[in-house]
Amino acid sequence: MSADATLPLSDADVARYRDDGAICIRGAFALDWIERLRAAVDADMATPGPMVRINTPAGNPGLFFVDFQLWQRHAACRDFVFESPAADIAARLMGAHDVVYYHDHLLVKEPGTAERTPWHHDQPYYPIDGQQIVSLWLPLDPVSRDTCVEYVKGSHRWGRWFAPKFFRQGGVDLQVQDARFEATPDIDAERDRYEFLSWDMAPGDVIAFHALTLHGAAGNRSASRRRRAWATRWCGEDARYAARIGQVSPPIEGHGLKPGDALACDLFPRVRPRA
Ligand SMILES: O=C(O)CCC(=O)C(=O)O
Repeated sequence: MSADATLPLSDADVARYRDDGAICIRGAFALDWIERLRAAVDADMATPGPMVRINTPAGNPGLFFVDFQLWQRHAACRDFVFESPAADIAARLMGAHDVVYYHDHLLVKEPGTAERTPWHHDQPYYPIDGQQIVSLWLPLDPVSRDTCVEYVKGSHRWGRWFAPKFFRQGGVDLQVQDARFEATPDIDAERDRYEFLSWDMAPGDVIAFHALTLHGAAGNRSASRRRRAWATRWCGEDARYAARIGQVSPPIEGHGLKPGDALACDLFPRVRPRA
């Protein structure tokens, strides 16, 4: 795919995404987008969607709030999906001509939240096979490296799939899974074996990461700074609906897809090429 000079991405960035599995793109989105998305996130927290989850046990400090599919309920999120440079960034990184919007995932850690995001990678949670799946993790508040998501450099190329973990009643449970899924290694016990990527980020910066890149994040120990992050997930033409044993996340139903189908449908709209 040829370079598009209007995008905040160089050929070197694309090569680094393919090698490392995660890159930080500085100043990717104008602050108008960030302001509109902040208002949408706060409205969503006041009136959450049907898949909302609270990952902080009652009585614990802070709040780890998770919700999905804001694009279906908030105009700012829908406009971001269809009108912002996000789809073109995703296309360029994936080397895809067509882009389908898969879903979005809101992760808010209010000041004082102790709960971590455990080490995991995303594709085993998704009923999707293929290489062209990229997430754009967009913080809406300034984020320092210690509250940013951390990525294990190059882990999307390990050829390994790790079993999903689900938060349940404040804990983390393993489920019965596809036999090809392994237990996730204890990354923190062997940190000297890996190289990590994480960044200090300003509003407008975004992290793009591959769906097989291992990642995890600390809680938010700040006493005053919120950490609102909105992650959007994008697929290219090699992505196909796939059967999975066990739970998938998010549990989006009603699409009518069968294993092997291309994803584009009302629930997973095609956003590129633009109409
Ligand atoms: O924001 C976080 O703490 C984790 C984000 C994440 O796991 C994801 O976007 O897949």
